[in-house]
Amino acid sequence: MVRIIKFITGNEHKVKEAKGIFQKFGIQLEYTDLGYPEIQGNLEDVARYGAEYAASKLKGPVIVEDAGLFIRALNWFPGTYSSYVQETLTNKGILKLMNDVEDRYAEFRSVIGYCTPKSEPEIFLGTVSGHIAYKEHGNHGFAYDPLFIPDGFNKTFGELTRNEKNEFSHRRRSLEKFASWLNSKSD
Ligand code: ITT
Repeated sequence: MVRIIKFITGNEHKVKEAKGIFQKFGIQLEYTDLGYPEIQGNLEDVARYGAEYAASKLKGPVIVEDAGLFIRALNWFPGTYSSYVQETLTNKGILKLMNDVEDRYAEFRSVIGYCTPKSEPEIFLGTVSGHIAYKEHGNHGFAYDPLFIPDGFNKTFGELTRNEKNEFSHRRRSLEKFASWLNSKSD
């Protein structure tokens, strides 16, 4: 049986990645740019609220995702401000903040929120660790990808193909947790 899940997002890069990941789990993805109120709070709060809101608006099961880049030396900034910072400060601004900073540890986090009109929201966290490059590299991926060198690599996400990133990204990990949970629930 092929399941169809509706992904509520305005980011087409996420949709392309999620489609590739879901193929492996027999889930077909549709996407809708419904938009949902992003409440103040951490990624989990945003995903939980967004999923509940969208499930009740669309009267069906949905997923939403809230993601971000967390840099240890900057007190985990931009974190929940990642969207705003990407649009305003941009990657160049992040690199300026990281000028001469030795501790370059960072992680991407992705939280998937799933909800149906009849159930409470469920959340699934995926993270990937790495460090911030000294300059941008690569033009694959999107947003912060050219800055982020995942552990075990000497290339940024911006230099990896979508398939390569999808093997172990934060999004792969959160979506895989969700897919396994969903499949086990109805077996
Ligand atoms: P939604 O409509 O799904 O909310 P968004 O682009 O606003 O789309 P997020 O709030 O989840 O998504 O993401 C916060 C910021 O982090 C935003 O600028 C994204 O482009 C960026 N981002 C998220 N995932 C990323 C990834 O895998 N690689 C690079 N940047 C990423």
